[in-house]
Amino acid sequence: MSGRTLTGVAARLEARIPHTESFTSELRGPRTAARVGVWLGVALSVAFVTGLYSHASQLATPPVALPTAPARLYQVTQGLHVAAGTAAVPLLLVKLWSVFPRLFVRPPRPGRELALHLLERISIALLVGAAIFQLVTGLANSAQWYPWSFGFVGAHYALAWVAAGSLVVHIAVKLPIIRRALSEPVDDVAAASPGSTGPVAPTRRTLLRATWLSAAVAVVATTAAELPGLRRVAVLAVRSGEGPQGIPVNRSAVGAGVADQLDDPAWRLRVIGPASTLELSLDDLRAMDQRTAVLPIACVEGWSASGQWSGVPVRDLAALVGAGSGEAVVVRSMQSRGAWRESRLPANFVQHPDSLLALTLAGQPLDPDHGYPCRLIAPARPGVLQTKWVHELEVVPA
Ligand SMILES: Nc1nc2c(c(=O)[nH]1)N[C@H]1C(S)=C(S)[C@@H](COP(=O)(O)O)O[C@H]1N2
Ligand SMILES: [Mo]
Repeated sequence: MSGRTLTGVAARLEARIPHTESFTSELRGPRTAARVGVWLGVALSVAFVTGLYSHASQLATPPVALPTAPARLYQVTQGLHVAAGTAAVPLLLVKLWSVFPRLFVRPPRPGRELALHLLERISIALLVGAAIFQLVTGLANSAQWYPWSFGFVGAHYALAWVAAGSLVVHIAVKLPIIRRALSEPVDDVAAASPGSTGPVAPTRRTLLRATWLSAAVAVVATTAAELPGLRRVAVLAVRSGEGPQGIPVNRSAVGAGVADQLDDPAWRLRVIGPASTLELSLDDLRAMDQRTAVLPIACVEGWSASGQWSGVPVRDLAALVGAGSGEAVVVRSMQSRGAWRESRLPANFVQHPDSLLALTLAGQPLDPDHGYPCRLIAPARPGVLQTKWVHELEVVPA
C-alpha cells in the first residue's frame, strides 16, 4: 500500500470517528459526572474498606487480632460490601455514559501536553478496567457463578488495589473540574423554567434521581433478605432464607462427599493439644457443659442467616488437652478435599465463650447439610470459616 492510500484510509477513518462535539445531550458532562462520581466514590470506598476487612478475616494469621464482637460484625461488613458493589453498578454505568464523549477527544500535538494527556488516559483506562472487573467478578461470585479460570479471591483482591490507586489519582487530577461542577446548579434555570413551551426534555435532576433510585433498589434487593417482611423483595440476594432448620446451605453433605460417613458409630472427635490427645464420642460431647448462642452464618457471597446454636465452647475442649489462653485452634473436617475443609480459629476467638463446637441448631441435632455431627460456629467470622462435619481440633501456637 502506498503512503498516499494509507493517508486516505486514515482520513476516512478519522471522518467516521465521532468528535467530542458530536454528542449533544445536555445531560452528559461534568455536572452529572461529578455528582454521580461522588456517590460512586463513596460506594467504591465502602466496598474497598469492607473488602480489606473480609480479606484479613480469611488470612490464616491476620496481621492484627481482629475483633470478636459484635457477633454480627462480619455479617454487617460483608452485607455492606455486596450492597456497595451492587449499588456501584448503576452509578458506574451512568458515570461512564456521562463522560463517554471524552473518549473522542483528539490528542494534542507531541510534547509535554501529549505526555500528560496519555498519562491521564492510561490512569482512566486502569480505573475503568479495574472497576468493571471488580463489579463483574464480585456479582458473579455472589451468584456462585465462576465463568473464569483464575482464583477469584487473589484476582479480586489484587485488582482492588489497582482500582483504589487509580481512583485516588483520578480524583486528584480532576479535583478542579469536580469542584467547579459541584458549585454550579444541576440544571440551568432556563431548562427548568415553567413558562417555556414545547416538549419538556428530561433534566439532569431527573437523570440523577433515576440514578439514585436504581442504586437504592440495588441495595434493598441485595440486603433485604435479613430484614423481616422484606425477604421477598430481596430478588438479587442469592439465598432467600430457605434451607433445613431455617438456614441456607452452602455445600451439602453429598456435595462435600461426606454423606456416608456421618452415621458411623465409630466417629470420634480427636482433640490434639500440647499435653495430650483425646478421642471423644458424640455422647461424650453431649455430656459436657453446653452453651447456647444466637450467631449468624455470614457467607462471603453476601447472604446471611442467624440461628440458635448449642454445643461445647471450643475453649473448654482446648483446655482439656492442656491449652493455655494464647493458643489458636485448627479445625478439620472429615471432608477430604476442598479449600474449606479446614480453618484456623485465632487465639482471641478461641477464648470467646460463644465460639462453639455446635451439636444442635434451633434445639435439634444438626441437619446433615449443616455439619452433623458437629460444626464450628463462632461470632464475627466469615461463613467460609465456619467448618462443618468437624472431626479434629488441634491446638497450635498463635
Ligand atoms: N467442611 C466444610 N465446611 C464448610 C463449607 C464447606 O464447603 N466444607 N462451606 C463453608 C461456607 S462457604 C459457608 S457460607 C458455611 C455455610 O454453612 P451452612 O451450609 O450450614 O449454612 O459453611 C462453611 N463450612
Ligand atoms: Mo460461604
